[in-house]
Amino acid sequence: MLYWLLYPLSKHVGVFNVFKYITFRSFGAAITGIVLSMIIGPWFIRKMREKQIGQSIRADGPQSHLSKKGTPTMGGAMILGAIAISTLLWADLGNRHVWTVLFVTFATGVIGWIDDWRKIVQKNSKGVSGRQKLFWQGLIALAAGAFIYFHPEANSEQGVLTFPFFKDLAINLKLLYIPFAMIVIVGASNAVNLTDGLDGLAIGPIIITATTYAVLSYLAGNSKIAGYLQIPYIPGTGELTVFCAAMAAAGLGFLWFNAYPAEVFMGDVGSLPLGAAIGTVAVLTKNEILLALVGGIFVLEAVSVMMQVFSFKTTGKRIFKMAPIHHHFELKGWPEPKVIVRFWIISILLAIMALSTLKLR
Ligand code: 57M
Repeated sequence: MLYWLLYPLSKHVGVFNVFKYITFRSFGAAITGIVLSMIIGPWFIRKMREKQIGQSIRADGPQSHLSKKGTPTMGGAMILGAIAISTLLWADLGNRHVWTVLFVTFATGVIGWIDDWRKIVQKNSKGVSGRQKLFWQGLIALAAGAFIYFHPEANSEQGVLTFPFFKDLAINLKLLYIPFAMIVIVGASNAVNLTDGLDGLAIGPIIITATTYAVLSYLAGNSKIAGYLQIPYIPGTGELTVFCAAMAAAGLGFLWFNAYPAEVFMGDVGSLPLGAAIGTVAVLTKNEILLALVGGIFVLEAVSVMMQVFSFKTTGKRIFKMAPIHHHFELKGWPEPKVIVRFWIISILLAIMALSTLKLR
């Protein structure tokens, strides 16, 4: 909004020319995001405690989690609030990519909110059934995929898949790109949801992934740099840098309170939309396959569950002491903070590797 309000005045007030720059507005969004989440945090936690909106703990989980009973949850609502205000304030609101990712994020946020509300406030442990969740997530992601693919400004390459490390490898999925995009968005959403099982374990890699995609969005939206790096140039994706900066910063502010021992959990209202947002940015910037590397921690967590369930169903034996894999390390005796920080370290290494693929092509 500030871009619309102040940049046109730059003819009279020269300093407003700075609103033309995505980098400046991304810093503005980041500062707004972290300040908002740091200010909202204590108020939100107090309110959740007053309303007794606290986490119930499953008895079949690691015993160390029983002490977490009653921890305020649904903190994702404050993250989404900070992201919305920062993005609407600093991004170019005429940009279709920004509206696409805002639509997916907040529509998925409604699913998470209803799930949390039913589970915690209405004490209905089922919440939204897995099937219903998957249906609505799929519908939202399918709508986004179709909008991206059929948009008149989309270039003919929209359906083309590119691969990290292999600059000459490209597969044109054509119409199949729409269900593919849906799988990326829904997969990312659910993988982040599974990962959110220790204090800060999900928000750390979310911050790292959002920061990485802030860089990737800027590069994909700059024709000169995209040409030099031989990555797809998608006009307008630079504005997603503002959204990603807001998301990373709002996540950092939330981490202040979610750090071990957590004062608040994000809830499904946080994990589902934040994962969907990352998947959507990956699709919009055409870095879909790269997301498997950048978000490798989320992939590891989801794959560990699939392996555990498959093994148990076929052989009756478990591969891990407990899935997702963060519980396996907990049951091996690693203290919770050690599991969390080691997963963050791996996430940082994967992000560095992903950015290095831009040159190693
Ligand atoms: C999402 N939710 C956490 C919190 C957070 C198929 C199966 C793998 C599903 C999976 C499952 O239920 N996943 C749901 C993970 C839960 O966190 C809440 O959920 C929100 C995220 N959606 O924001 O509100 C618990 O995680 C802990 N937590 C923290 N700090 C945080 O900052 O300590 C969360 C955030 C919280 C808290 O204890 O209560 C969760 O773990 O449920 N199921 C599992 O993950 C279960 N695994 C399992 O059953 N494994 C089986 C099979 C099915 C693979 C096996 O290994 O044989 C584990 N989770 C629980 N109990 N709760 C183990 C059993």
